[in-house]
Amino acid sequence: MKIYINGEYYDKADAQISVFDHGLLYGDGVFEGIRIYNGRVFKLKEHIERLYQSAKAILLEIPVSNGGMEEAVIGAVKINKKENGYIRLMVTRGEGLLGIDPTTCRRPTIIIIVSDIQAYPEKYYKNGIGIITASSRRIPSDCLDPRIKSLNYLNNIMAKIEARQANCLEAVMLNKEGFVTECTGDNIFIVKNDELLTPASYQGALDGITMSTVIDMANSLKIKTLKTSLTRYDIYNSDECFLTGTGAEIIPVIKIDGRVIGNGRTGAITRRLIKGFKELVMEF
Ligand code: PXG
Repeated sequence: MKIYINGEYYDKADAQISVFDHGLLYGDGVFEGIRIYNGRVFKLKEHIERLYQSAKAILLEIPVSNGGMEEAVIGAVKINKKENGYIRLMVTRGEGLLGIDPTTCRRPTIIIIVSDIQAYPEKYYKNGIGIITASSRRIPSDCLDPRIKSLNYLNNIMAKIEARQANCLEAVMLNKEGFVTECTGDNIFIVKNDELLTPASYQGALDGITMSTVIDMANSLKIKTLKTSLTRYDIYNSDECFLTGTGAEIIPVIKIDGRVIGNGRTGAITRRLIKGFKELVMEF
């Protein structure tokens, strides 16, 4: 494994950054998780664009152009000879003094790790999963815009711990008004009366790239879609439910907080979207 740090490649054992890097000290930085399918990087432009938008929002100037970053990612995939896998692209504020002041950081740290994907077992895609609602809430969007994919995931981690303690893979996070936002690392969709609904980003959802891909796919299948406000009641009484994310792709949800969704099996629209997504990643 060759890891890219600021334009150089290092073996895993030698890939090190300073303990004074503000990415480590304060979670000050942004990141992307990206998939490689058949040697090609899926939705690379979209991921790079989101990375730069996250960086802009936190006043982090990335010292490489968008095109240069795309080339760096493709270069890292090539050097690692990865046909199918996962890319973790990170830009931290860089090394600075102790103290949160980012003006002490002279140069951002750019890191690209190309690795294998930790996929969920196939049975979950067929049979669906059960999830819970976490008591840990999403950071309010007027405090930190949920579209910023920052290196600080602490309250999502707290919600993930709740999911694991309940023997679940994922947990729904509500915003402070009690509306559904998303899961700890996945967006959430429901199907109600043949319409596809997902929480809007103003409610606290990350603008997921898999989410956008699914919405595009649904539109071309003439399935109506809507970004809106959803409560737990809407999920409990939905016909179908599924999660989307770079890692999970599309994963059906058949139970939440002890309530069975629909008939307790992966729904017909979910199955069509899973099939469509599989075809898409084979041929993009
Ligand atoms: N919500 C949150 C909070 C996320 O972190 C998504 C939704 C789905 O977005 P995309 O663009 O991937 O469809 C994410 C994505 C990881 C990892 O290593 C996390 C994500 C993606 C890939 C890997 O934990 N989060």
